[in-house]
Amino acid sequence: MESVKDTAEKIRNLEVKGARNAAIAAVKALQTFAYQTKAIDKKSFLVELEQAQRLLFDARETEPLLRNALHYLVSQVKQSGAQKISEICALLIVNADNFLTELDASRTCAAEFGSELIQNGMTIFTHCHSSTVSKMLIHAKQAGKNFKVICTETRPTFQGRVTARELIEKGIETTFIIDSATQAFILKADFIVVGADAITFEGNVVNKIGTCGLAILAHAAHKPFYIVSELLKFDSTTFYSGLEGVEQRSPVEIWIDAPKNLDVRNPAFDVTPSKYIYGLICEKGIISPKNIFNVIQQFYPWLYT
Ligand code: RUB
Repeated sequence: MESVKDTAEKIRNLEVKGARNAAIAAVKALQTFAYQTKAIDKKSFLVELEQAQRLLFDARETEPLLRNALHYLVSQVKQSGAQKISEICALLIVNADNFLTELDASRTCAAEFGSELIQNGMTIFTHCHSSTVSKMLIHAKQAGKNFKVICTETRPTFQGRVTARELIEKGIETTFIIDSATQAFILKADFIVVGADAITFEGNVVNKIGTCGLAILAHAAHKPFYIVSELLKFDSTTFYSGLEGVEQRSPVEIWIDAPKNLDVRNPAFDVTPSKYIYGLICEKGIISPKNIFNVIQQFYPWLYT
């Protein structure tokens, strides 16, 4: 369980950043758990597995890709007829490998669809660090397209610096701005693209704080605003009820020696209503976010089992 606790802590303290990286780290932690377990029968293994799942779920509350991945792996173990610990662990390890391979393929497909939108001479605006957005931009560059990127620094923990570094290293001309300069630069963009942490039943998108304001500015400036994301960021709990709370992080990330009694708030994410989203670029193509539930039912019915 130590490796699971260690991974959960890395996800919580943002050593592991981004929805996808958090999900990958959690899947790998379950694999390590399967290699190291001392459980003597299926019943005790399942008890420990559920504890591990809970620890990883609780690391960050707004990460459905992580939850969906673990839900899939744990239910596969529960449903299997395997009884021997060695067989159960082997099943978990193989399923985890397969899941990661498919996740990688989904991101590649989404990146390829997204890169088709990019034409020579365009300027693309992005916010925060999304490994999926980076993959899309780098794919377009590798296809020989010449374009520019504007990227926000993304307070409070500056994930935009990760994006800027990645893009510069790949030879993509990038302009880096503070978050509050967004309005001044959005008119220079041909379109805006950001990642997602969660997609709700109504097609609203949860992403790094500042995303909703960016979408509203894009709408006012008549610029298309896209999300690029794997469909498995769909939050199936929003089918039954609205989105539960958004992660509130420590005020210390914003101001380490803030005056005593000052009310410092640090929400990690905000929710962009689907009406501001021009298209959701995913592994199946570019869809309307409002159509997300139909697409999920078609391709990922196990989310409802
Ligand atoms: C990262 C963030 C990213 C999404 C998508 O926030 O909001 O846009 O997680 O990333 P944080 P990806 O740094 O707080 O995790 O496309 O890599 O899943």
